[in-house]
Amino acid sequence: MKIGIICYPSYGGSGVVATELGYALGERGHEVHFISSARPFRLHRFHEQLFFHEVTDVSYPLFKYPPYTLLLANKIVEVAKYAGLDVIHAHYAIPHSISAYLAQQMMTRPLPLVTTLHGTDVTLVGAYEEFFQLTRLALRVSARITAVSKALAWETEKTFGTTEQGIEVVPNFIDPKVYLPKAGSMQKCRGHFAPHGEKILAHISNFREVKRVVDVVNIFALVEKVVPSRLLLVGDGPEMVRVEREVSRLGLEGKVQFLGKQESVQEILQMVDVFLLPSEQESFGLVALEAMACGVPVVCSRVGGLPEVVQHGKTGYLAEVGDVQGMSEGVLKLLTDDLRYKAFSEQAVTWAQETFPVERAVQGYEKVYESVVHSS
Ligand code: GMT
Repeated sequence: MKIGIICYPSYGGSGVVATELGYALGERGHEVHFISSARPFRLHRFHEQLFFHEVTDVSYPLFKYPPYTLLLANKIVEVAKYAGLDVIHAHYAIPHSISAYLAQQMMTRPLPLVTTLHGTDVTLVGAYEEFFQLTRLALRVSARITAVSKALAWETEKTFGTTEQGIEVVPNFIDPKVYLPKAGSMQKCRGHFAPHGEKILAHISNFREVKRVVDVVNIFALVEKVVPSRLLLVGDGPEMVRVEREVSRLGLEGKVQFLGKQESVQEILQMVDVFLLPSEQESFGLVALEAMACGVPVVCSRVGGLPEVVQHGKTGYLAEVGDVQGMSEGVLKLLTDDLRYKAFSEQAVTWAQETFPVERAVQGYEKVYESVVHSS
């Protein structure tokens, strides 16, 4: 099949999922055309079945903002005609599914649309009523809708009502050849960050408010009072200033390292002891899955799709949003009991590999594409 994938290119889970799905589809012989405002950040390996089409910007004095949704729609038509796309797969409803819908109107043949909901595209409307009708339209015009967790499918139906086509859950996935434990190989690096054998905690995100990175610092502050530890903060975003201020306020400057945006997160995860994700909202929490696949237990909030990803008392611990004390206790249970830690770490790898393999997800999406192509 010839599949057009529309996604955000920047640091974030939906772009990662779209890109990894593209590589997996390419491996299975499909031709995949990425359409985005810039090259997706994980699209760095050459693959003969993968193509990238950049949505070009226009600058015209009359436009206060470049009309990206329209430019994207135009690019979809251009690529669909030139490459002969069979299906368009929009990751994130706003504005991608709307652009795809516009593209359909410009086409002289059917171009079925599959929309994958990633989370904030649905929960966004809680904050911005302006997007309600548009998101509802995106759902209505999609031949098939998928969501990355049961919680997100449920949340979508609660917000927008049930849709005629229903919402299929295709959970996010990892490639176990990339995300795997590598005991020993990262020792030199580990020694750099934890020179006296301290434990290493980590958090990776786009530092938006929803990630509650200040909680990460506060959890770490409680943990390091009991167990000598270091904290690695990976990523960047709007909350960075508040986070830096909290680190200084608590006098933790020497114990917290800011690594900025990083691509090869598996190499970082491979030297970490516990991963923290205390988010306010998380439809899935891809990075938690990546951590577990690398043998790192996760301590996170009991919210959205996280309880489907992290097994409380088996592969990590969950606590209520904002329960810094509870999350620090979870971390300490792991760091003060070697036998428990080993069991959690092994269970995390098995759970991640057996429950979320890339093959299962790619087969799920293939079935969805086939069904829309055959009925269009
Ligand atoms: O919220 C983010 O961190 C970015 C966002 C995105 O679009 O990349 O992440 C969402 O999609 C990811 C991939 O499906 C999920 O793993 C994240 O849980 C989800 N974020 C939220 O729901 C807050």
